[in-house]
Amino acid sequence: MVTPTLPTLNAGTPGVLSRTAAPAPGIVHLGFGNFHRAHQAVYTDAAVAAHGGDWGIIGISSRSSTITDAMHAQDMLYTVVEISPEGSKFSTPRVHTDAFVAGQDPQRVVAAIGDETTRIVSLTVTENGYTYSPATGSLNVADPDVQHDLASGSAPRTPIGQIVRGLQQRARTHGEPVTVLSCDNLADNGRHTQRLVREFASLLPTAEAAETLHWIGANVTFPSSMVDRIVPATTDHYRSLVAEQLGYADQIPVPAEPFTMWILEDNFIAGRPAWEAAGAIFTDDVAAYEQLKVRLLNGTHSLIAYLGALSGAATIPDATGIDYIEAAARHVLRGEYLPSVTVPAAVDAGAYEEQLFSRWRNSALGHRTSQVGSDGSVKLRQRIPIPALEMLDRGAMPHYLALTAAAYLSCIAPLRGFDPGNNANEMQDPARKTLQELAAGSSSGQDLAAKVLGEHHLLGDELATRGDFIVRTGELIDIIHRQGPLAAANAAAESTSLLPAQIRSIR
Ligand code: CS2
Repeated sequence: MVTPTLPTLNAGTPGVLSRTAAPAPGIVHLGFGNFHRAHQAVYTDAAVAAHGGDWGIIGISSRSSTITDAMHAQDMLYTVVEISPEGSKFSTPRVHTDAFVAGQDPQRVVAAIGDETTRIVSLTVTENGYTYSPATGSLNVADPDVQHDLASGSAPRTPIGQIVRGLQQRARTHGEPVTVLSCDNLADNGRHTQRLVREFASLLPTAEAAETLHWIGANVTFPSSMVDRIVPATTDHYRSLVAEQLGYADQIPVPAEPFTMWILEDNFIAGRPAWEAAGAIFTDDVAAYEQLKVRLLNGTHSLIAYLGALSGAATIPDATGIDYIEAAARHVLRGEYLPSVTVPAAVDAGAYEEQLFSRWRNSALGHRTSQVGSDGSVKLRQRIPIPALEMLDRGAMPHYLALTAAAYLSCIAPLRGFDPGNNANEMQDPARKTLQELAAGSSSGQDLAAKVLGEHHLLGDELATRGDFIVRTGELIDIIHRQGPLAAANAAAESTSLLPAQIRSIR
């Protein structure tokens, strides 16, 4: 535990700060969590250090005040702990000018987005924060919070509602343009966000809708961006490490892997920080990078997390270290995700794969299977359907994508009598209750898959019509429940008709 007598990190802490003050605010960030603090904030800190600019960040958490309270107590400072088996490196970005909780002060969110000094509204609200329907990909108008935000303009609860209400305020007051920048793992995240914002605006009363859509069309850009850095949840281990190595108490250090990447479309209507100073890449080819990342990294990550949890592995490095899981991960990555993407010219697919496996093996990070496995109902919708449909259309069964869905359902909505273990039980998921109800009324894996994928459209409308995929997913659920995840992975390998020698060589 952290020794109570240590001084708390603050603006006067000697030796850790490169600049004496944060820049004036220019960015409002929704989703003030660990990922933002180890990614965009680090790039912004370096950009401002190199080229200046009023690009301070106001961080807005959705509900919890853990980070915002600690940020205020620590003069808006925190430590990024870059962690690898070779050792740790520390840095203290100084870019945040204020922080508050949207749920406690919803009007303030609208005011911050509406403020003339705000030129970028960025988001890391997770896939789940976009209030879209996994079945259709459109705004989930059945969501009570979306309905609330459509009915009342003053205190929106959802990020999409907050953005539209803030944009309306801009239109009504100064009219200055602004960029909305999604930094979440959604394919084509700029277009996706733009579409949801426009859908929300179009559901407002007729005249208001027309005015808002017109203003947004002329004054708001929605660049896409691909973000990449593994950032586990913080623990006392990192608090103690900071205390021991740096001699101060930081309640909210952020652990992160050394690898970091940010690829963006350069479409910022009201300017932007010189993020390239910290290695961000501006290109017109963001969609290709996003696809590559969302499928090869995030998609494979999901399979590792679910098979890992079912095999008793608490962390991603532990799961990747299990031979059959590594083999399954390599199969899904190479055989089922890779054919669905156009690899950007600057990327070597083989080297990319090796780099992923070495990142996943970073045992110093302790990234938990329960963290990666959380929110599968919204994450898998981004990862599985397109590659699966492409293979099915070619007449091939994507056994490992079906295995991903089967392992997910076995973790989140096990059939009666099957215990998926603690790591699976710790996974959070907005659909957990609904899926568990479906599982309680199912007599077999086949039955469960038919209900969840076929009737409930969990992986979208199109996959809901693919009976062969649904049957295969159900068979694999039954194998997991009766014989365990290894037997299911073997069944996927056998059906992929690989000889044992090929399976070995793929490891
Ligand atoms: C992970 C990601 O939780 C997940 O779904 O796949 O958070 C992953 O660690 C990051 O996208 C890496 O950039």
